[in-house]
Amino acid sequence: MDKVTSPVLNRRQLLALGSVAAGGTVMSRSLRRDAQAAQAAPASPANPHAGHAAPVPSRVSTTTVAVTPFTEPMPVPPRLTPVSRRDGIDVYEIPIRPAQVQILPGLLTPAYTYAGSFVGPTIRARTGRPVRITYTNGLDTHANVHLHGGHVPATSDGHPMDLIPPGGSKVYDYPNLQRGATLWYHDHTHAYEADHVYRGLHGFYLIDDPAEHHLRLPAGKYDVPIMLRNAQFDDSGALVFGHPDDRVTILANGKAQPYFEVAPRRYRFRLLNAALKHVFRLNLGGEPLTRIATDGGLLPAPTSHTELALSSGERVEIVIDFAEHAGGGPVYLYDGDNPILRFDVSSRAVTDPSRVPVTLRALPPMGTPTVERTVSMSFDMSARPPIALMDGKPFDPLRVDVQVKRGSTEIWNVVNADTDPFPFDHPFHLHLVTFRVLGRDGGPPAPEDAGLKDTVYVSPKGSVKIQVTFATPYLGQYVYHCHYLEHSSLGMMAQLEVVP
Ligand SMILES: [Cu+2]
Repeated sequence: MDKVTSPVLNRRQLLALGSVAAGGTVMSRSLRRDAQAAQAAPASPANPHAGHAAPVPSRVSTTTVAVTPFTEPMPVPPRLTPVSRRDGIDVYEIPIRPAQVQILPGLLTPAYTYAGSFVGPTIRARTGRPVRITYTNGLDTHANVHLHGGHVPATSDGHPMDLIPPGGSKVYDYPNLQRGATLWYHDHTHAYEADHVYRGLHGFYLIDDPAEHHLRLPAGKYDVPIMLRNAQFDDSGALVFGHPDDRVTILANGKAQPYFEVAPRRYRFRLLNAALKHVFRLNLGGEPLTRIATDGGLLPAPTSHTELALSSGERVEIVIDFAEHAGGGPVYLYDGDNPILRFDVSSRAVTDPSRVPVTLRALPPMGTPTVERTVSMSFDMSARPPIALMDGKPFDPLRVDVQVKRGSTEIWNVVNADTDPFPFDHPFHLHLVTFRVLGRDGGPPAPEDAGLKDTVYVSPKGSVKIQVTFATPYLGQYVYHCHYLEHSSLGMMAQLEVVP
């Protein structure tokens, strides 16, 4: 059955969510204030997020602007040009500033942006060639930048307390001593990262690795990053920071349900889940998805899937060959049953020199673990407002929670310690290094756990066993946290220190 039965699908979903009341809660300036507001509406099984994750006074704000799907093309975020390439370093300058951006047809949305673009400009870096970016903060509030998936010195990691004041600037150095991978940059301001990322402080940072060129994967304009996220809008087009379940407008590269014109050939798509809180269930309506890479880069070999889950912060790379669809109907990318992106395949024949080899790239050898730890994520739901916890404690930027020896290999049992009646899920993210998933919920890893990971979904009451080698020249403090950014903003975060 064709899943695309009607352009009103989202509208129907929307109505199913409840009354369409006017007067959505306009995005608040402060999560702390939101948390206070949430006190008025204690969490309940019917509204489990009222107490913390979606800090709204009550569940009245289910409105979002109705959008006719597939009326606008999906843009590809512009690639930023370095201001200098001297001394073997690519030097960039990026202003952080408010802007009015066009997300919805005919409406302007006030946003926080990198360089004026709701999906920030794409940085194309290369393995072994350093990048230096000066960010200048043109907002009236503190900001900073974390390179998610980046193997970088602590002073350039965007620690939540390492902030750029309004009017200030900061230089971030990215050595790019890592494999080719799809990274992204986003705000990580202590307690405000959810607010800032929701408003638009997110962009791609792609590392191209010459060691992978011989594979002849689709490249150039056939290598397309796609940032997926959800959002809620009021009638004026303003973003609404309400309940996560009300963010029913799905954006692909900053447009609501767009279309994308493709040639009948192979494309490499780098899919990122930049939603504060959502798990995408990506599928092509039953056709197989060919996956080639996860968070930390290429897999040893491509894998085929009917559907792939992608939780907040994760990336997955797929190759779609549109040659079979030349002159035929469109191809849809779905989130579950919801079509979120339409590919319109041109009938004009093209030559395609790309391929998907049966062997991609071996993963680095795993070290021998010498330390085993348990880390847990949970909420204290008895508190008002509820308190977000990592290892039973809310984040304290002045406290080092664990010390790890540089070069050592550790096993971490990442436990979701939430219990009934509030068994939430949490994606776990570790800064600085990638890890491998050894097991999940007492069994083998899920297909989504393959390859080098830096973010991994932990299901309600579930656990994930990971092995991580702190193979790095860098020392210092890095955080690990839940990547539902409302949870990390409320304190579901802890800090490790790499020591000699
Ligand atoms: Cu969480």
